[in-house]
Amino acid sequence: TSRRKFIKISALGFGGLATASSAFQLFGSNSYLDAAFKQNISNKFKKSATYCEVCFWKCAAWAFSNEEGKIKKIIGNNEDPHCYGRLCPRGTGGVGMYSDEDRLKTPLIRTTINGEETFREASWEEALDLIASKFKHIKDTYGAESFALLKHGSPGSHLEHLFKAYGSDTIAEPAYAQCRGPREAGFSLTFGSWVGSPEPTDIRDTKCLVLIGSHIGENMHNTQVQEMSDAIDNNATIITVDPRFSTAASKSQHWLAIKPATDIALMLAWMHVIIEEDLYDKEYIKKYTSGFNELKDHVLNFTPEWAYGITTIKPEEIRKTARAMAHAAPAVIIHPGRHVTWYGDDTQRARAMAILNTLLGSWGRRGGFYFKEKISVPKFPHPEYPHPKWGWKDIGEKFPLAQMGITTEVMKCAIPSENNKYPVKALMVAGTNITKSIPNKKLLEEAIDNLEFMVVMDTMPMDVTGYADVVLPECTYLERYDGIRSSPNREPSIAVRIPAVKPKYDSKPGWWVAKQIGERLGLSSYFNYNDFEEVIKWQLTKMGTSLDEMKKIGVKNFPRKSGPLYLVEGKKHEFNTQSGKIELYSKELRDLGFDPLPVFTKHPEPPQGFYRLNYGRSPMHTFSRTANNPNLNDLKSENNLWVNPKVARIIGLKTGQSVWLRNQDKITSTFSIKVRVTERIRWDSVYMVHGFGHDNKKLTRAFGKGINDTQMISNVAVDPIMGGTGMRGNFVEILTEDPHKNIKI
Ligand code: MGD
Ligand code: SF4
Repeated sequence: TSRRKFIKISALGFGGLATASSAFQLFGSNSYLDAAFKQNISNKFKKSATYCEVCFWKCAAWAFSNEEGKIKKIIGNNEDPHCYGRLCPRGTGGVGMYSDEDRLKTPLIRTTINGEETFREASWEEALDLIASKFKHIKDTYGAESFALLKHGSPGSHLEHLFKAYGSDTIAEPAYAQCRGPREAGFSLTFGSWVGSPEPTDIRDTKCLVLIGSHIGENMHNTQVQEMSDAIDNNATIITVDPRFSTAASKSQHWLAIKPATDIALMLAWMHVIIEEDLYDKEYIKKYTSGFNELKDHVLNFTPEWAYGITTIKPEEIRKTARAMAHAAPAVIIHPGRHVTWYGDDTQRARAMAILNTLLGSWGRRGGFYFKEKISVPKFPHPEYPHPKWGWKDIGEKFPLAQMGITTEVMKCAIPSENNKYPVKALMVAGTNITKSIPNKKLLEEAIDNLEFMVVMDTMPMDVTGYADVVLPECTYLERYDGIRSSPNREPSIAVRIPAVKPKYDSKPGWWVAKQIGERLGLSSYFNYNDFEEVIKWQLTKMGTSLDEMKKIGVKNFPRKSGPLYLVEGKKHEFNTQSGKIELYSKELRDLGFDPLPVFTKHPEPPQGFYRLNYGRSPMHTFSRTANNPNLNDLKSENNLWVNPKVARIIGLKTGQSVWLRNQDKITSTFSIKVRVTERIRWDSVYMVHGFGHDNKKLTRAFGKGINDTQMISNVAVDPIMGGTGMRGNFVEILTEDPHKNIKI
């Protein structure tokens, strides 16, 4: 049995009634209600500047709180280029992160009572002393490098600072190898620059938006959704390539219901048509690119007829859509997507997107991609970090173009083996629910089981907390200071996060936790401030503003300094690639032994009786973090399984019926999911929203609701270029009988 038994954080006498918020708090940013609120009621409340942490678009907002210290409403900041004054339903519902009565309330320490592992409440003093003693022990026994950090979001940056000061660079986050890593690799190989967040897509001025598996609208990245809606009003052509009839597909002139796992074939055929029919931007290609002739030869035989046999998309439709893109060029966007770890050849898939954009001349052009700019935030002074002997880079060394830590590789290092040069012995997890966000639970559990120590800092008793030795309750983003937001955009901007209310319960901010641990480790010189407010005060003054000003305005926009938003006609432009040009043919990939131009590789297909598991987002939720949020759970409390009517007929399924899933590796879902019979999904796939099926009873609203897609993802196709974990190659059977009948779970 496992040494580190998963503990479903037991009832520790958390009192209090649910303070479910009214619909008033949820919808209608910039709506009639918001306007009324702003005009009539807002002056009764304290108004605090913040930026949202419900997803990573980081919209700047105002949090309104009353005299009793209760948050009444959150509204978008009108000056913010991330939100244009409007929040998505999740941002408005962010109040629920604060008011959720299931929150972690006090530090917890694993203990054994009568042979049973459980958690007991502890003081911060005791928990921090214990953690610091483990940090010391790991450093003395194995070296600081053996203490790893998996993180996501704002708490991550505070802990990253602590880990670097301590001497460990063994750091990773799921936002890379489980999310956008492949597109950053593919686009930087081609254009010499990451896509980054927010994406520099000039959607508001586009004439043609091509979404290949990207489901903007369900994937609620605020300004992208707003700009897409404007583009639709302006009669832009929308082309959606998706095996599922997504919301975006319903707004499209062309919906290409592609056979899953064949996108690269479609894109090669599009390149073929664009080159063969002379539709590419010749001047742009001549001026800014290298490798066109190689590309031309490469796609010569990739005809629409060839692609039809692979993708099931008719040749006329491939030609028609290629012409529509060329007609709109250069105001066309082949959207790079965001969560793009799908089939293991994802960097090449991203390369194909980048090449198409290049043929159409859209990178650096109005209505295509603009040149983003951000402002750098001065570093608060501290001594130089020590130089670790090894870190995330060495752990991921077999993936030559990995640009950040790879979570699964870091976790593998916790499993002892003769060849393991980089032993991980302890782990801190902050702001990421790794058991739901990293695939291959077996590997993850084996790794966790071998750790000497694990500490989790979260706001909620999420599944991952059950594996910890110590659990630390962080206060929510509405109750704390965090780093200054400075993201790339059309114009640089910054936003601040000021606590709107005092931390509830015995929760504390991440910056405080990092400093407390640091001081116990003799690293006080790295934390040379009493309060994080001092840090941002100092930084803001250096940036030509002040904390007082930022408290009043929340967001500050700065003029561009890096030059024009788009390429300037007649002017040379140096790209940050090896050749200084946009690289259609990648010598860099060739020299590393990879295909210099994307090729289509056939991926496994579902065996008889199985369906490909496809997953995505709901506009009401972000990953697994919001499932228990009282406001958002109210809007959507579980996920459904989309099933094609043909499949429903064969198996005998009806909408609303509960079913279980079993995957190709005989892993059976813990919980059931309700069927939704719909023509909107192909017959060879099923679909569900990611982030449900929570298995900790302390999440009183989310427990047992729906299926956790990650549980079904045991087959992982790893991208050899950058280490991304492809998760879309899993197949499931649909079980109509409860497989756990007579088994107590
Ligand atoms: P969440 O599941 O939302 O995202 O993966 P994660 O970063 O793990 O978990 C966030 C955790 O942070 C929760 O436990 C939440 O309670 C906690 N949290 C929220 N706010 C705070 C805070 O202020 N402080 C602290 N300390 N904790 C906080 C996301 C990752 O998942 C990403 S980016 C992508 S794109 C992938 N998507 C994806 C998918 O679509 N399907 C499958 N199967 N796996 C996926 N994995 C990836
Ligand atoms: Fe928050 Fe929505 Fe903005 Fe994401 S898009 S940061 S959830 S308001």
